[in-house]
Amino acid sequence: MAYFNVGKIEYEGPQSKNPLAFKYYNPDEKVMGKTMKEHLRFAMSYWHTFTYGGNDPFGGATINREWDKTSDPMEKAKNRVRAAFEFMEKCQIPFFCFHDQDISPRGANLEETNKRLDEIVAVIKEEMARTGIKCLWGTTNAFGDDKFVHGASTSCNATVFAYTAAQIKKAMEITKELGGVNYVFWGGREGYETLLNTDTALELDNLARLLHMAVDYAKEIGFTGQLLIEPKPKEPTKHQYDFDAATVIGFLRKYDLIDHFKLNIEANHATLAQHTFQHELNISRINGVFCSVDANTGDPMLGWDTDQFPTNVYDTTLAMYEILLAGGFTTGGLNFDSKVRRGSFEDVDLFYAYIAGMDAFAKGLKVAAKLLEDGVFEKFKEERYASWRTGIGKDIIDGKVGFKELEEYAMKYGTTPNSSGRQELLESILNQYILETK
Ligand code: XLS
Ligand code: CA
Ligand code: CA
Repeated sequence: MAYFNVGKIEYEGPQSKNPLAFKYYNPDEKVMGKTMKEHLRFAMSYWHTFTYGGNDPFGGATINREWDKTSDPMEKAKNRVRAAFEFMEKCQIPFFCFHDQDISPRGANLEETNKRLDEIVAVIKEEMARTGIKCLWGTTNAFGDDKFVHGASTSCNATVFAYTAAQIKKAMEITKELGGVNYVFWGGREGYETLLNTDTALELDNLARLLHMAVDYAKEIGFTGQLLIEPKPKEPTKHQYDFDAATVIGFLRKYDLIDHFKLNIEANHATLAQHTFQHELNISRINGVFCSVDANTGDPMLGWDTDQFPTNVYDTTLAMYEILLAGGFTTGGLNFDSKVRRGSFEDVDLFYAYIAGMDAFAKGLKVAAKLLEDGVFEKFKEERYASWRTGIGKDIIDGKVGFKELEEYAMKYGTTPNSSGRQELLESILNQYILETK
């Protein structure tokens, strides 16, 4: 049975007025030697796309999906699998991402929960075999249930740590079974509200203990996917331990985990940390830990995690610019961790949303590639930092001088005049590339 009264979404080009067609995402078109499909590695988020009902703190569900219209939770979960794969197929989305709890309902105890997971995983595997769609990453929902009220691995309650570990163990096993190429740790409630009741030192040590156990277990079961951490500064807790890329990198280094983890950067989380998406990608790239992206967007006027579909071509261009500089995706991809607005409650809105996001990134990719091919910013930067390639700059880099020699140099020569940073010129060139790149 088909759930969606929509056919396959095809590329029709920028002139098309068909709302159910791609205008920029042309999967087989080559950009810098790779097809768009290979570059962008789009993924669907199972939770926001297939379990979100439109609830907000002031009102209940507005979205009533056909596949949810049964009271049997396992039947519902199976319907969702079929609907999800039909949707991905029709939108030409090659990957999906999931939490354990999105795909299958919790049982009365862990044993039943795990049994249910196995039953649903079998259906997912069938659909994967039928469609060729793959798993980009799996993760664990260790934040929704009451037991995680004080955190999961950072809980004051050691039995909650144990339960979290058990849940992650199973989620890693099923991610492996589904051929997932990454496994994500987003620290849902790994943070705190007040220092009046919190031992941050113990909590952070425990988070690291859990991650070391995950590394060991991945080895033990032969899960070779990349382990990822997804930074977020706040929400649900006031102080999240994985605040931003720089904080996570410091944590990974302190606890000797840096060789085992890379980052999944979410655009909206960057905004919440008062960074740009581009900044978070850049910090990950220069530290060698860039891997994957959750490509939603926030709203600069709202201070919470709105998880909107990305449509701002300026942002997608600058994001793709950093991703190309990082050498592109390897195991990672572009997961739309995005949900339609509460008012966009019809099924067809899901198609419009994904088309908008995929087109925005396809266009961003093309502009970023052109900017790189023409060396627009890279040539400018090379020139701007020229003083580091000769004379005293080179001596500093080569470690040939210290304070005494530099004092001598400064006394003798002072400084040379600075040049303009040309920000406005560069921004106008960027606009020109965005507007003119075909
Ligand atoms: C929440 C996060 C979450 C992770 C996966 O804000 O974005 O959805 O991506 O647990
Ligand atoms: Ca996310
Ligand atoms: Ca989010």
